[in-house]
Amino acid sequence: MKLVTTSLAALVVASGAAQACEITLRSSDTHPEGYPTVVAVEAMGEMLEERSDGRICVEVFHSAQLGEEKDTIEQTQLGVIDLNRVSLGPFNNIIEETKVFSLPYIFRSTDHMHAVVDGEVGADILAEFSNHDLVGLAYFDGGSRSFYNSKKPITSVADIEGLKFRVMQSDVFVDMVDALGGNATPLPYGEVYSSIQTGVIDGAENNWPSFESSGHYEVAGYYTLDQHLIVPEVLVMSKTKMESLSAEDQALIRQAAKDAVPVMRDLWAKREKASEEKVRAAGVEIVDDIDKTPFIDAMDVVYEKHVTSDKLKDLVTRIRAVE
Ligand code: BDP
Repeated sequence: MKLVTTSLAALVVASGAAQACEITLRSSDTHPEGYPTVVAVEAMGEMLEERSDGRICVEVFHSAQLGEEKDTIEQTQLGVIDLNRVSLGPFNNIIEETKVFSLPYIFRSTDHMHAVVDGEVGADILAEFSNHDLVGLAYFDGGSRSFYNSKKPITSVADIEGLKFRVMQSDVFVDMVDALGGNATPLPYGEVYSSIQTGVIDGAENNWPSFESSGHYEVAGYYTLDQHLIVPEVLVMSKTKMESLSAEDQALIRQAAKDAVPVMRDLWAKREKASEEKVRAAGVEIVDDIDKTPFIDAMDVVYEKHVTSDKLKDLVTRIRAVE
């Protein structure tokens, strides 16, 4: 009996090995192992592997192993990278419509953002990716972003005057910091830590999980929850790669990406709390009772400069109308 069990187990292992992945999708992420976006794409890979009987696999290259976002986006457009989990921010200069999701204070809350990305506006913007050699598969959470710096607590817009902040590589964010009286420096994410440490910049802005996992809180001890941005993130695929697959496989990939969204949202909510606890315990000075009204008012110029076409104006109206 024992013999039979052993050989059966051996058979299962052997057949598992024989069913090596026919298609392995290489996926990029700037975040480290264990970060919600990384785990969610891994979960998507597990679903795909199971649903395709082991034919389609996903290999996640975390921690910017394949490069910084701006470069990996280009590589994905070229079909060198198959999947990419990125913030929408670095797409602003490539796909104009994505700008509306990068406007300061455009979303009233995370719930509002979810309602928008899960609805028609979200679908319309995802569809725009196909005009740029990409396929937009799903939206992930990016929390709300706030300013942190190494110099002093920011308690009002006036405190931003003269401070140098790193922003993601998008003109919208440069203008946002300018409008508040600060100086913006667009830099790749991976350069932020050392740039704060060496004083090249005074600070940056991000959500709790990124502020924590990047270690930026170790060099920037002041964090002000002005929550100027709620930028959704996206999982995109190379259009060339997608179109090289059968219709059935394409559908499997689209569905698995969709099914990874609730996994992501759950992981995100938990990580936000855990990161906040870790940062607070480390002694970072947090300003969490800031009056946001002057920040919101200062953003009019950003809207005037970037929301100029009828198409973007209409998108902004539609976003605001979502309950
Ligand atoms: C994080 C996003 C990541 C961006 C990073 C940044 O998850 O995609 O690369 O911010 O600030 O919150 O560049």
